[in-house]
Amino acid sequence: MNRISRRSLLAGGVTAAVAAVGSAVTIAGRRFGLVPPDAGGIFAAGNTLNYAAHRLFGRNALAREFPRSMIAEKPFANTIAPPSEAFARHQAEHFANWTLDVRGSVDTPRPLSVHALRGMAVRSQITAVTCEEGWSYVAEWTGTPLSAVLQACGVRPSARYVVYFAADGWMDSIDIDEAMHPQTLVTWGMNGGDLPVAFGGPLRMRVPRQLGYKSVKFIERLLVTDTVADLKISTGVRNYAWYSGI
Ligand SMILES: Nc1nc2c(c(=O)[nH]1)N[C@H]1C(S)=C(S)[C@@H](COP(=O)(O)O)O[C@H]1N2
Ligand SMILES: [Mo]
Repeated sequence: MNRISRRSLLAGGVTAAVAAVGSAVTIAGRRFGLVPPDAGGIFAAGNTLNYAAHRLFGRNALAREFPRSMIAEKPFANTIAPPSEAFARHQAEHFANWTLDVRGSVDTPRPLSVHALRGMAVRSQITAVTCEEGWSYVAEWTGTPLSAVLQACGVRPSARYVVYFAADGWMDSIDIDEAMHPQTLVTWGMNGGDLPVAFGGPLRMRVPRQLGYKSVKFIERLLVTDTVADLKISTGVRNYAWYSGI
């Protein structure tokens, strides 16, 4: 046997071993609810290990919170407003008729007005928005913990994901751990005032434990589901990982 074929045999063996470990990881992970819904193809094992590690060891870990002195003077907004007439009308009405429609695996599906949300539990935190493109800024975010919204709607024990939909066509989803985490906020305030439209007003999902693209602006609908297998996940379409824990 010459050297080249031995090397390629070896390479083949390594590839097979990696694939075997990879599929063992995904099979075990699936069994224990540790596989992200976009796991598949060559990234399956890597995505699963990252997600599983965070879920096993960092389920309750807090995103970093910053001192007030770190709040950016000129935060950068990269999406200004959804270019629709309907949105412009809502804006002219100061979002008095904007609602967040909660549906799916809840006992009481209902639309919640911004006013109603503001009357629920309140949390403020100074955290960073970090874009996958490399920039970030710190701001103070104020809102209603998503956990409080879900509890108010009677979230069912079978619920495993929350999908959120925005007025500009964006959508994304998080697992129930992220949804119930105290820092995940349905945000309506920023730096002491109302949440400006450029930063996602009237309502933005802030998920400070993950990259900026999970913090979807202009949200108008929440779907609580027991599975996301049959849903098209926007991050998959954009080619970003579904789970982007930082
Ligand atoms: N509805 C909506 N939400 C969105 C986006 C968007 O285009 N539309 N862009 C995302 C991306 S990629 C990032 S990094 C952050 C940017 O937040 P910022 O504008 O507050 O800096 O918003 C996220 N939320
Ligand atoms: Mo981004």
